[in-house]
Amino acid sequence: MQLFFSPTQLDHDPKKEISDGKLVDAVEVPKRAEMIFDALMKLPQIEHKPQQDFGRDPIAQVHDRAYIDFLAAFGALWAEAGRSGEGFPFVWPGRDFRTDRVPNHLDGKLGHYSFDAGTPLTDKTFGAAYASAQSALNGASALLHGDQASFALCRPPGHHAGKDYYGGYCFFNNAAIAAQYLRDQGAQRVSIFDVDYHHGNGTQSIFYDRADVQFLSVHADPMDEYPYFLGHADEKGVGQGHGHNFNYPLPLGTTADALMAAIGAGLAEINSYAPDYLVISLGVDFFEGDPISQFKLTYADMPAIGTLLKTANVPTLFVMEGGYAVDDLGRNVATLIDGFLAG
Ligand code: SP5
Ligand code: ZN
Repeated sequence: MQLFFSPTQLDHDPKKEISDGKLVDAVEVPKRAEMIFDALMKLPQIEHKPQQDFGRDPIAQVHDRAYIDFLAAFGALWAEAGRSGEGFPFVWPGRDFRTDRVPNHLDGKLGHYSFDAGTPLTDKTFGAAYASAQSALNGASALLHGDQASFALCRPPGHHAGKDYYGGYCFFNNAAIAAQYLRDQGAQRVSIFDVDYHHGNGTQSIFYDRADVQFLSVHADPMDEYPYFLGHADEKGVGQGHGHNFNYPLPLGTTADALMAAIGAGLAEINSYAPDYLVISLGVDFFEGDPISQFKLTYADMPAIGTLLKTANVPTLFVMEGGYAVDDLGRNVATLIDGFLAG
């Protein structure tokens, strides 16, 4: 199994985030990727090779050019405004405000291109997020070249990012970019299964009106957990996309049995859809020790999740999403992948 990761992804190195009404230590930190990389490299089946640069075009198949340009320009705009530290939005268009005009002012732009105040933006974010998206594209390309499975160690993560907004520590939607690339290279149908503690709101939104990409997500119930405003079971897709979106919200405190049952239900839908490729948005923030999450899976539960995902029996790309128990992160991911490879 090929592993894709570029050290440029470490350049996004935020110090603080806003949580509980305070600036607290950021949890989505470069160390996350280092821990996962080191643990995966210890698996004998894993190989890491230098990766290709696919450029901005495949990113622009998912994200608006103006949004990409804004992220690329942010560092210069922030410096020009004489500001230091990390950028946070504080004003958003309310329900009946206008979104058809992009403000000139940086604070207006930050609100226009985001949905939360929990995601620090730095002058290095664009480069790291671009490199993260490239890892996803390399992983997709490996499947197109015949690999049965590949692992894109994406970080910053992607599943909360929509076509023209960031949030939830996510800037470019790596899984969506990979799925779109697979379609553009000739795949007829792609499934994206989001197995992260949080709902993959960005990915859902990007494909909500489409029949060519099926989206499924298991996650904490948005009534009680971030991102709060999307991820309910009655969101089925619209237009051509109706019947191709599946949400499995679960209560806080969920343990392995219930999470595995929900994953099993998702796998049955994937099986009926019969995709050419499966993209798994994988976050291990369902771990009991995760500092921002409230599911109760243990280290010992991880391999069975990997083994269960293998039963999809479709060429599979793993795209890394969340997981913030940094010291346990590498071994949690590696043992899950070990379970997948053994399945
Ligand atoms: C990719 C991903 O997993 N993104 C998650 C984004 C969650 N952001 C909200 C974090 C709020 C943390 N508040 C924790 C309060 C503990 N006292
Ligand atoms: Zn998450």
